[in-house]
Amino acid sequence: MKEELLELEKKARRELDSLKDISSLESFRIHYLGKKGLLTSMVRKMGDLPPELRPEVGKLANRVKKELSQSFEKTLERLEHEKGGATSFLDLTLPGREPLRGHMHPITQMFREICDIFMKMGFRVAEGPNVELDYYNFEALNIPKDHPARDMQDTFYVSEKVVLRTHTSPMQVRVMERKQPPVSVISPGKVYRRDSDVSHTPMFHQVEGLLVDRGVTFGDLKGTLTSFLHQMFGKETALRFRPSFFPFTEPSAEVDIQCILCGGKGCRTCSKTGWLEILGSGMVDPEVYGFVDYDPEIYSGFAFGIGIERIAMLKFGIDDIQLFFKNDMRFLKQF
Ligand code: 2NL
Repeated sequence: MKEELLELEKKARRELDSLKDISSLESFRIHYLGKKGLLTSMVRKMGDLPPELRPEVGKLANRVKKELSQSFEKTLERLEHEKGGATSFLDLTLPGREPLRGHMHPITQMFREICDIFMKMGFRVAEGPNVELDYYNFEALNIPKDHPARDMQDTFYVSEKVVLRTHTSPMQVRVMERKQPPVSVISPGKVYRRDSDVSHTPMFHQVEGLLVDRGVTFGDLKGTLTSFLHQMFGKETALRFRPSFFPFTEPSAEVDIQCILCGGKGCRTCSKTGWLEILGSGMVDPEVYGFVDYDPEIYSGFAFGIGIERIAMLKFGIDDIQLFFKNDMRFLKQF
């Protein structure tokens, strides 16, 4: 019986090696390893053997069965591979998998939305270096050497004369330096300040705008920003222009919109005031014109700055600014 078993093993192996397709592999399995196959019937016949021979033959039968099963699996793999992958097991009736589709980061969406509105009004987009000369970031914007904004505490200094820009205004100074009025530009981009908590990150985003021409008035500032905010938040949204101060504008105004969450009734987001501060603006201070060779007797203009994260947080109802920069898919997928 031992010889019989070894003979069977040899024959089965030869057959496996010469198999060319998966359907004949199945016939092989039934013939040798199946419930009514040769091996099984041989094991049954072991009952006829004298008891003292049974353990040895049983051990051999088990080994043959185990090894033939392993060879069978290997041959299946080989045939699948030759066929070019697991195509025979591909279930064509399964529903397809939806491909993952990416989309713009919420900050990028806000940039596009804001820039589109101003571009329709005739503004051009001007982007510039993130690493700026102190001259463009502070000096030419009428921010004197002893101004608190220049403090090492607030500004990333690369060297004595080079900083990471703290706003995108330096680009607008560069534009004025190159071109006499009329100019109307917006500068979107990253800005940097040494700050980090739930409402501050050391890098954030801003859009600034500048328009200079003959006879530009505060009325033009109001009209332009009103049109922008109505396009952005809906034309029913109430606005409020409040006196303010910036070193580079005079007079200056901060603009509030009626709280978009409570409709002006007062809630946690607007600190019960009914209003949300949305941007800073003003008429360009004549001091600035001195640095770019514009004649303040002939030209006047207005400028404004908008913090993007703040608007995106209000618009999407986000309470932690850090979420924009963690790149957590669970957060990003929602926009
Ligand atoms: C804010 C305030 C502001 C400007 C930015 C500006 C630029 C030039 C000249 C004069 Cl080149 N002004 N920009 C003016 C007023 C306000 O930003 O709260 N930003 C988030």
